Amino acid sequence: MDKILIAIIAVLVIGFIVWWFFGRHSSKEVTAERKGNSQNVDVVVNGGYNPSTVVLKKDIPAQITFKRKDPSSCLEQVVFPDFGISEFLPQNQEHVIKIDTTKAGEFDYACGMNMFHGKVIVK
Ligand SMILES: [Cu+2]
Repeated sequence: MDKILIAIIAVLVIGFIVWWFFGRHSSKEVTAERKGNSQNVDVVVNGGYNPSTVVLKKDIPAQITFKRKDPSSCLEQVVFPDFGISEFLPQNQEHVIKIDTTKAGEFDYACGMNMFHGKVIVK
């Protein structure tokens, strides 16, 4: 009887881990919404970047609209080393950063202290 109970608990725990892992994984990547000849993605900054990966279409002018809710000074700065961008994100305001989409590739960005990471994929 005990063994059956342990087996059931084990299955539930594994199920939870799988759900947690894949649930988070699937919500991580978002493709930009296209409007005319431009594209935009909203990224909420709250204990990290959500979504943490944004996909942009190559050669279409793009912007990321950051909405920083997190009060910590850790996330107040966002740095895109590949684009030479380092900007301050005002709390509870939208802040638009234009992204160069003339080159395809994967470009990482991070907070000012390089603790939280996000990624831009241009393809
Ligand atoms: Cu930081």
